[in-house]
Amino acid sequence: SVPKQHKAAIVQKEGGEVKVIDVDTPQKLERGQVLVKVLFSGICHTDLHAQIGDWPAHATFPLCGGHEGAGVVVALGEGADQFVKKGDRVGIKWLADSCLTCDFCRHGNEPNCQAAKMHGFTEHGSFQQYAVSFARHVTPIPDGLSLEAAAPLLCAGVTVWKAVKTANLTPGQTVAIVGAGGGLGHLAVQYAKAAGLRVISIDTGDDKQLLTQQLGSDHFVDFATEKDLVAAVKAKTSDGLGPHAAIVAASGAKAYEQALDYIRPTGALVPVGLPPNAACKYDIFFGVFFTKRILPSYVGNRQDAIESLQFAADGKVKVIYKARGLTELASIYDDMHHGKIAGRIVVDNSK
Ligand code: 8ID
Ligand code: ZN
Repeated sequence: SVPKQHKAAIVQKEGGEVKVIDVDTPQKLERGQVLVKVLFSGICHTDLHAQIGDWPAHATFPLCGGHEGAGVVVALGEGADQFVKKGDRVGIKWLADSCLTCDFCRHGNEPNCQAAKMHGFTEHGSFQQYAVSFARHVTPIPDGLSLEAAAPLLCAGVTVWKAVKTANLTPGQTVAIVGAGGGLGHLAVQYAKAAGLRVISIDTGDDKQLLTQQLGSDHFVDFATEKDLVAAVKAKTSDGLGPHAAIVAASGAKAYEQALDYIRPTGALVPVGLPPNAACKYDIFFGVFFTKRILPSYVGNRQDAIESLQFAADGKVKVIYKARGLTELASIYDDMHHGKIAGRIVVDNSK
């Protein structure tokens, strides 16, 4: 049975501290909504951007963050039974809901829907024991995949699988993954390998180098110690002309500075990481002359989510995570801010 109150990690105002408090559990759901008992949640750098308020777009406060939730459906609003039933294991992703009938939704560009709702941004998210979500957008979690290991796939996994598809490479081609040791990056390395690509991982430090090597990455370049990043990245390709694409999954602006320079002619820059106030200069002459493309990628649609989880259920992608308690969220944000987390952190909402 659904309790009257539950624990939730709440930030009262932008830039404020995150605190775990008791909140009322919604007893009545609107049409199409579901109540999910959220057992685990991954922590995405986006949650930190939202809390700090360093983006040009701002979240709604007070806010319960989190958009990598994994749990079980415990109550249904009217009409929700068309999509899910009580007891279903489902994921809560960034895209909470979209209209499904507009031009964008019809083309599978659900994140671009003008009526899009976002968990942990416009709607409360998964850093709580019971969360309201939307039946048609929750992601079924395949059997054989634990809720804990599934959680980070709901944002990091979906997003980088979509980015690999957006890069549109063929097996044997080379992709640079920038921010390869982070939450998104360490999964991007694995989806890229699963797609038959050669991978150059770019990040810093021994931990992240080791992690990316263990995940099958072919090369590592340390952005912090390498004096000539462009030359070093190009040197990792057999003809010395650079990777066919670079997927930038870093949260810092510096990651974008040289990516257009080290990708090869005809190559693609796939922006994914969202540092505030970042820009990359596209020189029209050389951009055209070398026919370089910029192909941004923003989370994914329902199908991308299902596909990204299936890779993990099939054992082709594995989330590398450390388990912590929801009450430790503030210190986890601090570690994330200082770039100390290799892979992902998953919080257990009961702790
Ligand atoms: O849909 C989207 N486009 C989307 C979805 C989810 C997340 C975008 N994001 C954004 C987040 O808001 C954030 O800005 O992607 C970024 C990365 O999120 P994350 O993977 O959750 O962050 P992390 O775990 O902190 O990893 C970031 C990694 O980047 C490295 C760090 O060392 C860390 O491993 N990094 C940095 I910061 N600067 C770098 C640089 N110059 C760099 N790696 C290479 N070169
Ligand atoms: Zn995210």
